[in-house]
Amino acid sequence: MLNSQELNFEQIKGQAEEWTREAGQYIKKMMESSFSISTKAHQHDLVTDVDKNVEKFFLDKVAETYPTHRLMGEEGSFELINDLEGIVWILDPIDGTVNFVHQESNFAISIGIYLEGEPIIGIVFDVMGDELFSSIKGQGAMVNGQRLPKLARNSLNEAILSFNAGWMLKDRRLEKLVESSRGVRSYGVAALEMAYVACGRLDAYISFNLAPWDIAGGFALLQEVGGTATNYNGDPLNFLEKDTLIAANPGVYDEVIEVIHGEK
Ligand code: 2AM
Ligand code: CA
Repeated sequence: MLNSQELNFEQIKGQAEEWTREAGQYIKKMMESSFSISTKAHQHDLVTDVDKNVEKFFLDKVAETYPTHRLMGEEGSFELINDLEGIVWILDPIDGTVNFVHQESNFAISIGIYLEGEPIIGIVFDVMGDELFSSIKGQGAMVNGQRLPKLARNSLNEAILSFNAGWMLKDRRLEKLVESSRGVRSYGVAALEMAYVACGRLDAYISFNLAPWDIAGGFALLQEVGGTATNYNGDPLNFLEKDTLIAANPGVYDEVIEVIHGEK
């Protein structure tokens, strides 16, 4: 049973933001020293001691402060989570690890706090850019304390899209999107790209392989500004398995689906 402290979402959001900034300071400090880097399944998939330590930091903090909450993190703790009952913190300790290692910028800490599988709180923190995106259900989304306006419907011919170049090799229909849009950018950090859709810097972000922790924080932000996010087929997102993603401005989303799947 969740007690009132464990359901006080404003307090939880404040706490999560504080821990996120603290973790950001830790990451910056670690960047000045040396840390060990290893590859996971293949060469695109890196993990460092820093990712693992940040996850451990959140695991300890959440267990100590909110004992009934559970945490599903990329670096191992996800293995214990098979359902989204109650409150689950879905954490990517460093989203954009390849950027973290190679560029020392363009990476984020991402947290989605979900109640019975629905997003309640979203946090996406661009550590080097010092931009903290956050949201709480029904109260809108903010960036560094400034409210983000609801998204007005944009059209594809004025849209900036974002996806990794490699996805075009998998689905040539993306070429049509490139031709029909104003431009394409690629940041390599899903959580931040979703946050950029939420604040209008991007109009659509597409990926063919994302995990729940890559998208949980960004989806919470998008819900609060009227953005749309589904998998590539247009089905609702699930936060227990890897899937494809289209996260977009609502007007652009409809046009993207039309280009990919034909008129519905
Ligand atoms: P990561 O850096 O946390 O691994 C890069 O295009 C984006 O896709 C990043 O958000 C990255 O998250 C994510 N990503 C890269 N490889 C992935 C994989 N094998 N499964 C899920 N997400 C992945
Ligand atoms: Ca990660």
